Amino acid sequence: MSSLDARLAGPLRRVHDDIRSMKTRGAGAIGKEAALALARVADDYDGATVTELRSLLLEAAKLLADARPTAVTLRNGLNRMLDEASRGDAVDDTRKRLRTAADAYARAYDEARHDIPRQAVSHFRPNDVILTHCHSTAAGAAIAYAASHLPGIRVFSTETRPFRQGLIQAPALAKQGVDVTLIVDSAVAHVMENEGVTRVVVGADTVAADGSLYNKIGTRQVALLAHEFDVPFLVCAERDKFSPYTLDKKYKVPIEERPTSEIASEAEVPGVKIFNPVFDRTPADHVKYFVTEKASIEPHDVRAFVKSEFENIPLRI
Ligand code: RUB
Repeated sequence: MSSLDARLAGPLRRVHDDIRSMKTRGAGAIGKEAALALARVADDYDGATVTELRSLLLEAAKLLADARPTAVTLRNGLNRMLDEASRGDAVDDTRKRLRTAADAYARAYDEARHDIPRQAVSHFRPNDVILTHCHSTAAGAAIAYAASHLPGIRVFSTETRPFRQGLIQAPALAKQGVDVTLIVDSAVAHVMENEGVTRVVVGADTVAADGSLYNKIGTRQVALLAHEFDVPFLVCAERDKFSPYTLDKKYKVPIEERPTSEIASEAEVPGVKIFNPVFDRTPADHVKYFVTEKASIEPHDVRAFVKSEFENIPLRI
């Protein structure tokens, strides 16, 4: 067997399709699912050679990597697993290494959601009025933790067209006892001016070495307004949101375009073209801090952070 047979390809294709269709979504969750999927390929492999297993894992990683292009977590998770596979000296050893690495990866995802809020809390004040965009589990955890430790915190959560992730973010915050109000995306300027917003907090799909942020479409507009109203803009992002690919200054972070039907059907707008880019780039000078599980990093320190965190992980895909 030199390529993925039906038994291995079927479950992988399902993971790929769940990510592509946004059944599994959010950058952190995507990276975790991809790492676990490679461990399952190794578990299910019934051949005898470690060389063949490694080449199957590479094939599987390539298949998963194109499920969503913008979130670097997907490639970081896969590269970490391929690196682990390169150290195995026999099939059984490789299988065990991948299982251990995938479980550790999944644990790190959960631990980051415990640790980021504790790093972020020093950036909040009593009675803060926070604005958040999209659904980010990292940003949501930080906001909920701050709201449970400091009095009087209120939150505005954008609807986030077209996929409306705000309808996940806002109730998730409410469920944790946070005073949260849902607004349409175009209300951000009005709310900043009239409701006294004091912090913006968002998540990240990719943080580039130059300190710029790639996150849900509209993030840049929110950042521009935060800049205009002099509101600190915080990004909650664990280690694997940072992109080693961007150490190469020529590398361009791909911006995913999704089906136009997420905005409107052709029948609703006859004769009209529709464009649906789903992420955008926010320049480094609009970000105050990236809050990671270990520390808060200013944009000009991101390159050094990426170099130190990824220097031993070859980029195999
Ligand atoms: C989700 C999104 C989130 C980041 C971070 O986009 O932009 O802000 O992925 O999420 P989509 P998390 O819904 O298109 O995946 O903090 O949960 O990793």
